[in-house]
Amino acid sequence: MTATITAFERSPDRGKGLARDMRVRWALEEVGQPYEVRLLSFAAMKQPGHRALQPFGQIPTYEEGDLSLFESGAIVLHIAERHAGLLPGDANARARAISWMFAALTTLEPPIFERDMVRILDREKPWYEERLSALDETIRKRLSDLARHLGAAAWLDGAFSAGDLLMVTVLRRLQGSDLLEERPTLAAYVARAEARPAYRRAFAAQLADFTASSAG
Ligand code: GTB
Repeated sequence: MTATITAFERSPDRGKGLARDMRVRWALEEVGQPYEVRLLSFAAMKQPGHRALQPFGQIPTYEEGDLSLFESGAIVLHIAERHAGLLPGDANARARAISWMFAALTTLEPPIFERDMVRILDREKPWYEERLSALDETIRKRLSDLARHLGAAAWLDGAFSAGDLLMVTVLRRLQGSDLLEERPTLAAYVARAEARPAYRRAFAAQLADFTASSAG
């Protein structure tokens, strides 16, 4: 059964693929599963119909037969558990890959996401510079630890996994900033992931959706 996901009708990032539907699209492409996309306006996301799928009125969601899911991490884990290609077969390696999924979403993503929010929403606040530099310091520590772990390896733990997929979607938010560019190990890690055919297909699909909705 073909899954349906939801995404922004008109992504505020103007096609950069930074919204969290991108990780779901990429996971589906990695495992070779077709999917359909329902594009939603901000108003539609807050309607009861969508809140029945996503209690917080956000994207992405995932529907497949009588299953509906929200939370991008849970959706990627579901896809990785149902289809080969994103989690190792060995039980211990699989558990480690899942640890990296959590690390991406709970150790790296919060300060990186908050940094973007502060930069967008709080520029006029008296505490702006102080908060930004505190977040930059936290992020630098996390990136330094991540780069040390990665070392010369291609991926976080053996073969490419859902842990790498989520980690790269989080790190992409730092592209163009010194924080990522000053760490060539991590910049190369992101570039390596972005060169994957599945990533490129997912990126092209979200860009096509953005372009079509902007033309309409
Ligand atoms: N924890 C949830 C998950 O992982 O699924 C968080 C979902 C979430 O934050 N969704 C955002 C949303 O629906 C879109 S991804 N926001 C609308 C709302 O809350 O009303 C976050 C996002 C938005 C925009 C950009 N951008 O333009 O660069 C990047 C990321």
